[in-house]
Amino acid sequence: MRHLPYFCRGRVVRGFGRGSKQLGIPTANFPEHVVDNLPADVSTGIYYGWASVGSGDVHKMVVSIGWNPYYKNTKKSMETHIMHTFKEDFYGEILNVAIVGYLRPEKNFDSLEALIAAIQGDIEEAKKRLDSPEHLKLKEDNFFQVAKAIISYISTEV
Ligand code: ADP
Ligand code: RBF
Ligand code: MG
Repeated sequence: MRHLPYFCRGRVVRGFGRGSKQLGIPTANFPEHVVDNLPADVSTGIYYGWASVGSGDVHKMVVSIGWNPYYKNTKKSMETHIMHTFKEDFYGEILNVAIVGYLRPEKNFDSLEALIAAIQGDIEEAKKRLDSPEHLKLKEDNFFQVAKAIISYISTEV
């Protein structure tokens, strides 16, 4: 994958509202222009990497890029599930993402249970792979430190 690591950020928008959160796997959706900016040859599929919200800490994440065959979307989406429990929703905040590795192509499933089981498998696999020294290095990348510095600066009241 010659585009990896791939870094991007954007404001979190409302997604399809399918209740991913109720299933225990909330996914923060990026606006259309961020999705359209992906290099044309970044294949659709499931990836893993690091993410931070605003000036917050960097956490492990999994991200799905594509058309969600299970739901037959007509619009390409990019949704990130962060392996962290947040106190509140963060719609409208800046999501910073570093995609570092590829897991699998998008698939269709016979049932919602099968889709959820696959996503849970992705999460476990991503957690393992992100513990490698090569990937841990990217957690400290300047990309996240810049976000932390700038966003905490502009949100400081004077
Ligand atoms: P939507 O269809 O609007 O994307 P979801 O059910 O997928 O709704 O929930 C996504 C929202 O949940 C995110 O935009 C974010 O504000 C919130 N959220 C809370 N915890 C997480 C998390 N660990 N990972 C991603 N989003 C989270
Ligand atoms: N949707 C699909 O239709 N097929 C998939 O293979 C698929 N894999 C996913 C893997 C991960 C790690 C995540 C976060 C989402 C995936 N999705 C997939 C998207 C899923 O359909 C969407 O988040 C739903 O809204 C979950 O209820
Ligand atoms: Mg979502």
